[in-house]
Amino acid sequence: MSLIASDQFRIVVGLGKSGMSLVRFLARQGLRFAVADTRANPPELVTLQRDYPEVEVRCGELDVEFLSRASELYVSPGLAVATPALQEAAARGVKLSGDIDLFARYAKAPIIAITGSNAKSTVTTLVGEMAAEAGKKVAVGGNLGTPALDLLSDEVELYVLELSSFQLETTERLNAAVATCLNLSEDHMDRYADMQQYHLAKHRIFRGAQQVVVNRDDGLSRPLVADQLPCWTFGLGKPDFKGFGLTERDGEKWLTFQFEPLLPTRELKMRGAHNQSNALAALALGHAAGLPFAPMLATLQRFVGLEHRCQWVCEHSGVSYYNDSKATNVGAALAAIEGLGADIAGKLVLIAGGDGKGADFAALQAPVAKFCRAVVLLGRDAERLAGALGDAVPLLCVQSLEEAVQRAAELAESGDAVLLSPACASLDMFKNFEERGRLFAAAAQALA
Ligand code: UMA
Ligand code: ADP
Repeated sequence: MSLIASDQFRIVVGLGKSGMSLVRFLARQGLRFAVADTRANPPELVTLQRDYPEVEVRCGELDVEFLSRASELYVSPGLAVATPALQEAAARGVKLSGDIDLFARYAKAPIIAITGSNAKSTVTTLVGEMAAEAGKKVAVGGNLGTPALDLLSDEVELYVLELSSFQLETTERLNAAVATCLNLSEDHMDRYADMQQYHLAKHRIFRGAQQVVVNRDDGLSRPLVADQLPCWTFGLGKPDFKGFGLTERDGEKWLTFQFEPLLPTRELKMRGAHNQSNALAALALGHAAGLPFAPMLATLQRFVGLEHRCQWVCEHSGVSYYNDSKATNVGAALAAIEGLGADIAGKLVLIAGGDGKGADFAALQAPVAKFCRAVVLLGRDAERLAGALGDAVPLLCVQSLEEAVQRAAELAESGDAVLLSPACASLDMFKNFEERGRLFAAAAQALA
């Protein structure tokens, strides 16, 4: 029996990575569908026309009449479900869904589902590597890398998915074996009316979950679920029953489960307190899913972190350069400034700025005053950031990233670190955060 009645007509809305994975999936199932995208020339149009020439595609402004002919619309994460044409189709009885919802209907193996404002990619990758080390046939993807539907296979024993609030908006019920919202701080305020809407979207991850993992240091990560649902916790304090945390032993900090020390934090290759929290989150998720500790700890001992996330680039005149280009919101930059700032002998020279996505930068003022020697600002929201940071440390506005690195190098003293952690998206000046990170690294390496 097919899970979806096959006489119905569906429309894939959006023809990027997710849209193309939907096309492949629906075609494999032999279902009738068409494609729509608001752009005149969506990124996967050439591929679609080459591989599926029979599929109808409509580009440009969404046509409500056309959309209303479908029984179900699969909306790409880049398009808000609040888009008027989609809402109008929904009002006429068309179901709004997305790739993750469809994935959940078809996945046969357990799912570990991970969302949060920050640390998703790091924790998802870690859990995936832990599962592989434990000998599981694991598939890792979602917002990170491979679209979820492209992971579906009968061979897979465990799915580890990074999910964004955009993907969760269209997910009715995920039924994850283990679900977590790692942390919650302001992001994507250009898409949500307020924090509550963003929070609600994120917490859809818990629908139908069999176990949950909660961050003790962030009350907003706690879901509204029944008391009897197994709940594991992580946090930087001392853990209790069913908790992962830090304890001290012979003057050293240890990653600990309940009352059992597991690994001294000095054996982690990732830097900063925020990454200790990430290690604990990964342990909690893996443990909930039944992974043994030995392979999980072996993974933690070798994992150096992902590119563009507080990544050490080089040292020049006693100053280390760190690329944290992935810090595209205030919460991420805060974690990097506090985490790295407390971890180095000297001070930070911070490089920040870009497209702030409507965020309030006020929370950066105190940690910048505490940990920074100076801040070099660039991009669309440089002035707004300068206004929020006040005058506790010298601020400097520049026009390019190369200039930012040069000025930061002049300001830094031996023992300091120059940290690119922009608190902003990159799209006003760069193709993406990866390009911004690569240019920063190249400019830092060119200083020698
Ligand atoms: N768009 C249109 N018209 C459309 C459809 C999309 O203008 O009809 C625009 C969107 O506004 C957006 C861009 O096209 O600016 C891409 O949107 P998309 O939905 O086609 O994106 P995909 O290529 O399918 O990629 C998406 C995720 N992108 C977004 O959510 C914006 C990718 O996450 C994800 O890796 C991929 O699916 C596979 O699952 C990227 C991302 O930036 C890394 N995610 C955000 C984040 O991490 O902060 C949420
Ligand atoms: P995401 O996929 O959620 O964007 P990443 O793992 O890519 O998360 O990390 C993005 C940025 O978030 C990093 O560059 C770092 O600045 C910040 N970060 C990492 N861990 C944490 C944490 N535990 N809490 C807050 N911010 C964090």
